[in-house]
Amino acid sequence: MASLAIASRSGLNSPKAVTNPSRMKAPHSVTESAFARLPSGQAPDVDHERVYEQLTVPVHTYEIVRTFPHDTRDYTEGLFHHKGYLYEATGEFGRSRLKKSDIETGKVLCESDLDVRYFGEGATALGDHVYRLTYLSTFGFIYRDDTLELTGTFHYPGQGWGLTTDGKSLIMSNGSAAILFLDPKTFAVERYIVVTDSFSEVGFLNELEYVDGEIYANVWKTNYIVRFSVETGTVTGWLDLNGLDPDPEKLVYPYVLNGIAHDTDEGTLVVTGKNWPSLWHVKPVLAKPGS
Ligand SMILES: [Ca+2]
Repeated sequence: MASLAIASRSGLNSPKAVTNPSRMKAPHSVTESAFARLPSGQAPDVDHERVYEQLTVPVHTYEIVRTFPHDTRDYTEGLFHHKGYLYEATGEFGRSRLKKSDIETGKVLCESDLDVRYFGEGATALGDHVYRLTYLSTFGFIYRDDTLELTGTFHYPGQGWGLTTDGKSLIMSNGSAAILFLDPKTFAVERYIVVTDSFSEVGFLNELEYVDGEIYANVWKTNYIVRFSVETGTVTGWLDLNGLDPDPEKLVYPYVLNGIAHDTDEGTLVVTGKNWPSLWHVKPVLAKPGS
């Protein structure tokens, strides 16, 4: 069941985590339509066979360009570059923080901790502010991008997982195959897309990164990143990051691959995992072309 899968993610058995799509009313608004897309609760069915057997879209593996240390205390939920700095948002109750670091040295320049009531989730920067989600509270937090001083809060429907921006909307995932577009002023859900490949919808979308008209998303509990059109949700390719895990004996669920930033100067993707000891700048390497 979705509730069990979601609850186990945080180690909670919170009634807020119980969402049964079959009990929902017929959708008649953007928000309700999006929530009708919540996952059915099966484990993610994205695996090697599914990724490589899709004939129309390419699959890329990776070349490591640079390796940086990553703080193993950080349960990574959000990662992005902004104005020449690396920002990371982390989760878990009592350990959730938002930090701004020097890209080259990794030195933390400032950080802001969440109250112990909140399980931090994804984050992104738009304009001069950083927006971050929380898992089940339906509240997000707004910070100055330079000092990470808290300046406000906002409300959104449902669970918060990943967050990114195309420079116009806040774009969020909620663990389903649906991606919601929020007005950054009113936080109303403007529209949604459903991520779909040649087999079916692709659920359990977690951390996000907008890159040149596409969105890259970690598929929760897998080593795959899915690429899709920001306009339609149609899958345009896959990244296979298998082998990146530096400690496959210890770094298993819930310490899964999560976190995608885009280094626009270098043209690389910046990736890491929850509590993983390294962060990598990688370049995609074509492994299977699309037709
Ligand atoms: Ca990101």
